[in-house]
Amino acid sequence: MCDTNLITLNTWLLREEHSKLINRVEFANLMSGIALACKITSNAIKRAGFEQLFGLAGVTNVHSEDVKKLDIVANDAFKTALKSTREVFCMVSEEEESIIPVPEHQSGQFVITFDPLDGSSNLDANVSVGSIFAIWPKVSTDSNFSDKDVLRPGRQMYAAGYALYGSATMLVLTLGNGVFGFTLDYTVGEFVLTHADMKIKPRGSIYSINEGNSVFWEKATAEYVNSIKSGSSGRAPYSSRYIGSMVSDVHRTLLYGGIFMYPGDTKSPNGKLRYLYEVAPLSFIVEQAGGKSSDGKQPCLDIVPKTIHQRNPVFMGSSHDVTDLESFHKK
Ligand code: P6P
Repeated sequence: MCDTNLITLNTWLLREEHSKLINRVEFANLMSGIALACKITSNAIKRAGFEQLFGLAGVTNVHSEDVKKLDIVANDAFKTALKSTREVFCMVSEEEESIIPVPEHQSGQFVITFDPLDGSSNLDANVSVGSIFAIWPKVSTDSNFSDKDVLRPGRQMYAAGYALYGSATMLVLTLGNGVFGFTLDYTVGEFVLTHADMKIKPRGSIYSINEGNSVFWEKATAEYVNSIKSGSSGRAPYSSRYIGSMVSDVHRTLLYGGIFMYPGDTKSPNGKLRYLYEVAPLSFIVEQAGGKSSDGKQPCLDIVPKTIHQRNPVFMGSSHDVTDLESFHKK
């Protein structure tokens, strides 16, 4: 009898050695809600062509971005599935202007910040997209949430993860004790452990940045990118890979090494990516995989956001590559 070693997400979460969390059962219940929302979103993306779910919903969001029909499907799936677990105190969604309350009879102990469908501008072209989430302990001691429950440094996260809707649907997760990848077996609807203890190599040979913004780059960013393109760093010129979907670009960086960058520039001084549900959760994952994530001068996880949709410059990936980048920004 071969050793199938078939470990589902739920089985893995309930195992003691993978979590320093005290309340494993409540956390596993919370994750069942997140996994359900990811399965619903994955299915909606795969059926979009048959069910006229591609295209725009005809509204714009808090960031003045055109909302896709699938953005709404994913956002509703996350909000409904999370509330149904009765483990959530309040939520922040990329799609909603303010903190999302949870009715008292459904209230729990966790705060969730999430981007329900990141990279959705790529959907109609069938390019891979993702969902990103961060899980925090609540701070408020009464039933009313406040800014202190959400405006806090990423170091206070309990856990973080993303779903990648690509050639396969994966859920990549850290509970502060390493990074683990689960692949959706859609024949039975289970996320199954396929990537145990993911690690990013200390040095890569791929850089990932939107070079269309190069006219706006700060001198330090331009000089760093030139150093890895020209070989003046002493290493062979790096390859360029940019999908324009953060989860896809960061997942590739995690597996192949290198550096993903969305810098601040003269057009957007704080860059484009939002701290609470893009930069912080993916920084936690990259750090837990042995990499680094910086705003050019300090670890992203040490930053305290002032608003729930605050944008932040980010350089993340192989530790030696991010350290090299920082040396240009600290000159
Ligand atoms: P640009 C998608 O819209 C997103 O928020 C991230 O997923 C992605 O990394 C970034 O924007 C791409 O932005 O300006 O390069 O198109």
